[in-house]
Amino acid sequence: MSEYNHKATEPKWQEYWRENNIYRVENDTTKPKYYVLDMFPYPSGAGLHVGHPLGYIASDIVSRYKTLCGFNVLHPMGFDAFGLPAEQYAIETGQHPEITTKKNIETFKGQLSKIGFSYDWEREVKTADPSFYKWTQWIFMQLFNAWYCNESEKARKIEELIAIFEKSGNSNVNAACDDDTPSFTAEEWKNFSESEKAKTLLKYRLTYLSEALVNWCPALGTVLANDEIKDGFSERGGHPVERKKMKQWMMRITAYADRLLANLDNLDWSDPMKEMQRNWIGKSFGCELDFNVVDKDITLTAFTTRSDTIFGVSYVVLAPEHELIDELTTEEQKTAVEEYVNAAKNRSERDRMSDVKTVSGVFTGSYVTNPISGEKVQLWVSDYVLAGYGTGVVMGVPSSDDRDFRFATKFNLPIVLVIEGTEDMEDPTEKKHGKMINSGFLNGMDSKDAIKAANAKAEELGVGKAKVNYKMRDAVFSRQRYWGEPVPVYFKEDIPYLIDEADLPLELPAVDEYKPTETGEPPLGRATNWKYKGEYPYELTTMPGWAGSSWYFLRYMDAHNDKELVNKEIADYWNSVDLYIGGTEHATGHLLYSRFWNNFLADMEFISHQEPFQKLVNQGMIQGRSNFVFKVAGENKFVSKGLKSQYETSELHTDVNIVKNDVLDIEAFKNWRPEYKDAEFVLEDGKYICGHMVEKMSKRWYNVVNPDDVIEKYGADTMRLYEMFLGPLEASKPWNTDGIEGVSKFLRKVWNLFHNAKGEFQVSDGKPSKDELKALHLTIKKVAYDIENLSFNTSIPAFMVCANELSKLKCNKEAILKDYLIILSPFAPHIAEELWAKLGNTTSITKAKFPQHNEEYLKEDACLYPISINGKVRAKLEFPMDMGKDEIEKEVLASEAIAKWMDGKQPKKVIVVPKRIVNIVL
Ligand code: ANZ
Repeated sequence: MSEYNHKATEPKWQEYWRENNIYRVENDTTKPKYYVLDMFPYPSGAGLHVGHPLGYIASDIVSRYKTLCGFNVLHPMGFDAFGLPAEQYAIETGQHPEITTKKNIETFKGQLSKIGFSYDWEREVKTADPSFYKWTQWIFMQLFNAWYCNESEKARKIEELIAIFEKSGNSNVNAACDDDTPSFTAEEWKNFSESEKAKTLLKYRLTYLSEALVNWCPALGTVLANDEIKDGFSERGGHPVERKKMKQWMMRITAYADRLLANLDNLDWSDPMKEMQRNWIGKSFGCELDFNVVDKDITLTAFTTRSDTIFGVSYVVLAPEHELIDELTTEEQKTAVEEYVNAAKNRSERDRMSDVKTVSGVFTGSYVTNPISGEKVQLWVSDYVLAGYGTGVVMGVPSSDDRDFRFATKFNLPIVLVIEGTEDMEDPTEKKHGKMINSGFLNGMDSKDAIKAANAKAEELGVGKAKVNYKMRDAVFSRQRYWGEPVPVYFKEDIPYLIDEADLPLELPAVDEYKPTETGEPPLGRATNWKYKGEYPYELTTMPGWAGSSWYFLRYMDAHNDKELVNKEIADYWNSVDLYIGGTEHATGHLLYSRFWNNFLADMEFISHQEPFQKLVNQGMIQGRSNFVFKVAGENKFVSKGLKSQYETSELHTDVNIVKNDVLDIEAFKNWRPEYKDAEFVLEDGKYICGHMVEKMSKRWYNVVNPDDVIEKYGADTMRLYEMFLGPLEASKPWNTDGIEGVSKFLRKVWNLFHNAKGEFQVSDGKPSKDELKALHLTIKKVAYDIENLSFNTSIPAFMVCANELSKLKCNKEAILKDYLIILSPFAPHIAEELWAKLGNTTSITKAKFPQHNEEYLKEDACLYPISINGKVRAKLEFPMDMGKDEIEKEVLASEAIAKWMDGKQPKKVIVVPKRIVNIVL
């Protein structure tokens, strides 16, 4: 056999790895550990395209490398198996989402296994398996049974809180709790009814039931999280989303806001990622100020970060959802306000926040009093004020805030300058720290000091207090859907209770249809007699997609434990993920929720490490490279790119799989669509040249490349190398197969190093030469450095240069080729394994040791010195690298080549510049 045959070789080794369980990982705590994780995929019906494996290939290279370096490497894979598409399909077809999901997982696994990943499939997790979601439900129960103590800055058991209430009520409790939590004494607590106690505790529990304003998507029949909405539409399906008040399970993630912020400092994540999390958490220091309503016994509290601008307040605004709007609206303004409020309801929060240009609003007819200046100003309603942030009341300062300025201008409200030089409202932030004017006791101060002074004054007058606010809200945890984890809760007289731990998992019941019930209850409302102990109705919502993904990384550590979510010692051993690779789209959703749950589990001492992902790397997107044909208007005729200006044409996407180097395969195109069967083609130089463009890889644009096809044609090793060769891991880049042949050729060259001209396997046991050792060790050094720095694209040329060098040197020495194979094996494991076996090894190359480079071999051992006499180079002499100046001088002067230029004279000066030149002055 002469040619390398990937079709025979790759499946053979995949089979060998599987049969011999080569990638099995033991929890061997005597070895140093390394945990490499990919964000597990949602198994969509479309299968993988070449963009998906990019991160998986990178992580696979790192795990194989770390294994070769002697680490015990955890490199698992699993499936985020609950999700909307399978459920939508179930609604349309009646097929149980479990069946669809299973099928899709099979497809994914089939595709993944062809790429030759080193996953330990024995640790596979699927979030939709009852054996997995039993523990998701269990975590929910722990959260229900916990509260967050601000004093000790950690979660504690709810029993401890009850004990405190019994002893001293809640006046000394500093906890994360609902804003409307009343205070009570021990005596009052003891006299509470069971229902009152339960309701009070819900105000503290880390997961709680609450009436909340949510993003309701009528088309999907469910509530969506903020990160599932884009510009007022659902991310999946693009359906409109509206705000609605509903009873929901919530997660008190805000309790962890400070820790989620502080811990970021110690994580090895990119700055933009950290910044996105910081902005999402959005901690801001400000002040709450009380505005009394004129002639009414109502006080409105506004949250401001700029109390220094209090003298510039020319109106106050309420969010359209504010509870007191009716009471605050005068008879004359009633219709106008009602109309405005109704219209505002249908705008999503995101739209309202991002829309800074158009301002709208309506006067309530009421007035409020400025708590510091005593001035009376109008009270308005506007949707630029969000109900859920701060207090839902804003003091309008047109001279200092752009939006307020636009508002005041539009509605003819006064504008009072309070900071020097703010006349130019184009960029008011520029003037943030100017000097205060027209501001009573604040005059002359700079803005920073004025904020402090105004806060102090407000506190002194009892009209305000300093306040820290967060943008982040508690997370809605309920979904009105079928295909998710049931919430392990039942109701007795409207009070929620947890089911017994022994009754976990609470499995999804069968339903006749996957739609909401006629009365608008979630699909679980269709299950017949779905009651706890046959008596108490269960919670009917299910958990959101992010529940399972918030802790799956812990389950891989101890995937078959049926006693605990993870054994603590094992969790301590594997600890944080050392390298987590995934997309930037999870910057705020998944990555915050998992950090929250992991921190919580650490508080409860189920694990010891607070943060789940020590290092995070975001792989770039592989974009599609679309191809176009140019159709002549009104005819079934297509004209090649270069000639299209001679016709009136329209551009149509064509399938990239029937185009090579932008040349269309005309026969394949005719067969692609029945309507093109008889199409005519206008060619240039006998070819049809297509147009091209880089855009998202999507079925719509026919630019999706399936890894199966690439593997069929070139093999998995080529695909792996090629994906890495495309560019830096974190950069986005188009998939362009033009260069793939080069990579494939390189692997054939590697093959040929081990084979003679007749194609027979032939290696020698000769002693490596200096040049051979140098070529090899340069590559070892470079590749190890590159992998450690996740710079995979730069390793590929290094491998190529080395193979060329060895081939030039006609090196077929086993001593060299063996190490070359080992360092190549993380990238191209199949061919490496094949040649390794041919070398006579009986154990897998994955059990080998990554060679250490030896600096000695990299040293140049001699240096060629130009010898210049009176400025003219007269000879070149070679001396050992480590030879001293004096010795070089002696040798030069003694050499015959030089003697003839010296005319028997004694030199005036000899200057030896080490490793460069020798200058002789006569
Ligand atoms: C007066 C003022 C003057 C303000 C000024 C800003 C600049 P961050 O940093 O985001 O916390 N605000 C308060 N609650 C709001 C709500 N529910 N919806 C919309 N805007 C709200 O910003 C806090 C500032 O945003 C607050 O300070 C308030 O406007 C506004 F020159 O008060 B400020």
